[in-house]
Amino acid sequence: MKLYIYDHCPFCVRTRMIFGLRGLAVEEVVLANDDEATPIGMIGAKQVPILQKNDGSYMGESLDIVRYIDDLAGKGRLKEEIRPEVQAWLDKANTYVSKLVQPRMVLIGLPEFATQSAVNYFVHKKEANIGSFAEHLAKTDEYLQTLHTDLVGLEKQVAGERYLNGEGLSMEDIHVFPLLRNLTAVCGLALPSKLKVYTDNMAAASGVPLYTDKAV
Ligand SMILES: N[C@@H](CCC(=O)N[C@@H](CS)C(=O)NCC(=O)O)C(=O)O
Repeated sequence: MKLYIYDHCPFCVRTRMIFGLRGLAVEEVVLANDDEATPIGMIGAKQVPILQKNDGSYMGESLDIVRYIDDLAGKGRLKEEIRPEVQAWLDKANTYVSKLVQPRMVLIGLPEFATQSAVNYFVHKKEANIGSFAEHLAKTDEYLQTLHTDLVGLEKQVAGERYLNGEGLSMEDIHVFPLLRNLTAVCGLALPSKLKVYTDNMAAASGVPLYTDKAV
């Protein structure tokens, strides 16, 4: 199987996690961010992740891929339940996390941004949604203050060192870890201790490395 991704894409991280955690092999292919033709040719949309199955057919939508691979692995299904407190945390964090994360993604040497035209494509597209990258970078301290307060709330929901619910893999991990992983690109991020242990453990278990060493 082949998995078409961007390294920075949190939806792609969901799918990379399930392969790593369930121990199934996959060939990861990082597309250039300005390559529209390849994904459109595969699923009719300029969107990743895309899984090419062994029969050659394509599957989009990260959660469909997660469930498909989880079934295929045959190691027991992940729990679908997301606690309301965790969902509420995700809903709030998702209102501002992109302002911290997206401006940094083009600064840390990711393969999907190897060319200037790929960088320009991303900056143009994302600034149309969230506003000036330069202005968001300048407001890092302000955003981090909010984030650090919110992370204290998330830490209260950490029930185990390997899985958020303390029992086993669930959709909570599939939603929360990709967001925490992208936040490790932010220089100045201070994860509360239980969240740091969780994030480090999940990175190791899933084989999806953090950005800590490249943080800007
Ligand atoms: N609902 C989709 C969303 C996937 C998605 O939005 N992917 C983003 C990357 S994070 C994308 O490909 N956007 C097009 C672009 O960046 O040009 C899923 O869960 O797979």
